[in-house]
Amino acid sequence: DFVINLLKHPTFLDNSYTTKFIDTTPDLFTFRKRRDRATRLLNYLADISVNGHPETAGRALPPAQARPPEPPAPQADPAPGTRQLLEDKGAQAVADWMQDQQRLLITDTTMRDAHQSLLATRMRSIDMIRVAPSYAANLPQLFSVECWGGATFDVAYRFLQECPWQRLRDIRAKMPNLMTQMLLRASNGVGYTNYPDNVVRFFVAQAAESGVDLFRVFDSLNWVRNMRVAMDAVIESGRICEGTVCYTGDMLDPDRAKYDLRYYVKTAQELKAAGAHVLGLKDMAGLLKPAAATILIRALKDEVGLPIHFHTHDTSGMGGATILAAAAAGVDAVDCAMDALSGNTSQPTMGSVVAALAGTDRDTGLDIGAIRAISNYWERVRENYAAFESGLQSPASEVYLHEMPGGQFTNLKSQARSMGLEDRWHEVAQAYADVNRMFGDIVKVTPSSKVVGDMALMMVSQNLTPADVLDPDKDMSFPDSVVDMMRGNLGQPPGGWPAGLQAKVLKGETPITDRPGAHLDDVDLEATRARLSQELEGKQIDDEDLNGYLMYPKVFLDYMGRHRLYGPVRTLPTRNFFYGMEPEQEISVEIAPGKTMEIRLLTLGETDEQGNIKVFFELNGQPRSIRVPNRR
Ligand code: BTN
Ligand code: 3PY
Ligand code: ZN
Repeated sequence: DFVINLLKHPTFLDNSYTTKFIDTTPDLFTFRKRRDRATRLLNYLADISVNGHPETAGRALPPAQARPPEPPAPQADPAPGTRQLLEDKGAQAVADWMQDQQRLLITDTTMRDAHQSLLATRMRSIDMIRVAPSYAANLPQLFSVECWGGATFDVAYRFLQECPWQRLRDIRAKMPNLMTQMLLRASNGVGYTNYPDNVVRFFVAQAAESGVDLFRVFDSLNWVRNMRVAMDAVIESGRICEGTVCYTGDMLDPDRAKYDLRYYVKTAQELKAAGAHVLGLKDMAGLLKPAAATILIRALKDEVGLPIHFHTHDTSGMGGATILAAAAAGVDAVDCAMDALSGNTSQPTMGSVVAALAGTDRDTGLDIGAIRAISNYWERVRENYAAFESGLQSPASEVYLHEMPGGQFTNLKSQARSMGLEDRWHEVAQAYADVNRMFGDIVKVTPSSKVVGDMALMMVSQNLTPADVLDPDKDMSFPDSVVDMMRGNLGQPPGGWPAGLQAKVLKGETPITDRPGAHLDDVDLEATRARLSQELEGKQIDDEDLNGYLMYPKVFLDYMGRHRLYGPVRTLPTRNFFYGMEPEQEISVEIAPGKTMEIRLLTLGETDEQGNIKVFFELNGQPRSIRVPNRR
């Protein structure tokens, strides 16, 4: 170990090693970890400062006048909130309490769905963790804070080079009075495919352990049978199971009779029978219109008897009106995003909903001033993510044509851009609608929405019409995700898959019609842990890491590889994470609790014949230089 310390020591790496070095450098023995981490971070900063971050290359820059975000000061010690109720009395007590509230309960989605829907899920943990104490102190009446799950898990490892579990633990610790909430894709976990039952159970147990209080569980085809493994695991953990039905189509349109009022009431009753404490109504595309909300919420309240938590997106611009209609019809809780990250494909605007209900019988009891102050923080945070803005300028009624979920819209748009189809976006929207009809009019939400999107992009890029696709005599190869779905591997939609198209896609193969999980063997967790440990040269693999690997094997291994090179980059301010440092700039980085590094970039050297460039820093006042390849 000592030799490795020595070989990795920055002074050694810098070629400034002297024979006195070991004698005069006692920190080789005592501060090994800290020095290693510091060096790795300097390597990262040097590389990004010279070469830029691949994810922001060619994209819009933050505004020149952008200033660092400062969270509002906590006004008091956090008052007890829903988290205490859950801890003291349990999940059913929270559900009962919801029904007793006259006020409309509000969930804040800023830390999950809002940035998933507006900024391609790219928000970094540090921006959330810094403001969490302000939420706890200044908005203790919030019902919950959605801050985990959906696409955030994968994006954290894959693009942000950070551990999603650590994010959860940190947010949980800084917000001790508020319930954390996650979005769980039932048997699809936080991935795009059906996992073996024991992997789903292992994941849920770990999420509860690491800090999730409320699990919103949905299935991408509303197939309750395929949600039971995940729901049972949540109930078993003692946390809140929000069994969720996804809203699609148009309940009041007689041509969309498949998804009528009876369908939703029946599905909700199945969720109740499966043990849901709370009924989630998830309008992931923002298709529920105000008049339909009035009828649907009343019917669900009357006929199901669970507290109802309503989620929508403001893609049409009508989301606020639907929330007010739902509130008037007696919904118990709704989702909003902080003003600066609301609207369009995100959730409706929290401050405006709170203001609209102030002084009415559904007054939320939230402090509008506290909301504005926190929103001002998010406004500054958002500036640093300019590279990930979609360019969407306004709400649009086109959502009633394509029915894309808010969390998919901006992603699909950037996929279209990368395929050179940006100019043909409205054709993609039409193709998405056509594919939905060809698939039999299905619920479109992760992962079924991805399948529809893959097929729509293929049709536009190959100039295929629906008639071409349906023609049994016209041979074509379908995207893998379409084949997988037609095999039955995401489950069954109401009425099954359209037989003609399914036969064409499967080319004679027999599909399954029962639960995909019934066809998957349990994973041997301990054997997998041992293999992973070996692959990572003996590293101890805890349950969080094992869960990360089970969900996303390759993404997790790539993350671990980069972690060895760059260390805890999650501690860097967002501006520096994406853009590096300018000469003469100085930043403070809390590399571990209570351990702060002062980093100053002095200057960049000349590029040598090998194409390497030396970057000169001061680290806590000591000169340091780092050599990185110049790839510019
Ligand atoms: C990835 O896309 O691989 C994740 C982002 C981190 C990549 C690091 S950033 C510094 C260095 N420069 C690159 O072009 N890639 C790595
Ligand atoms: C997700 O599964 O990530 C979603 O946001 C679905 O709406
Ligand atoms: Zn959503």
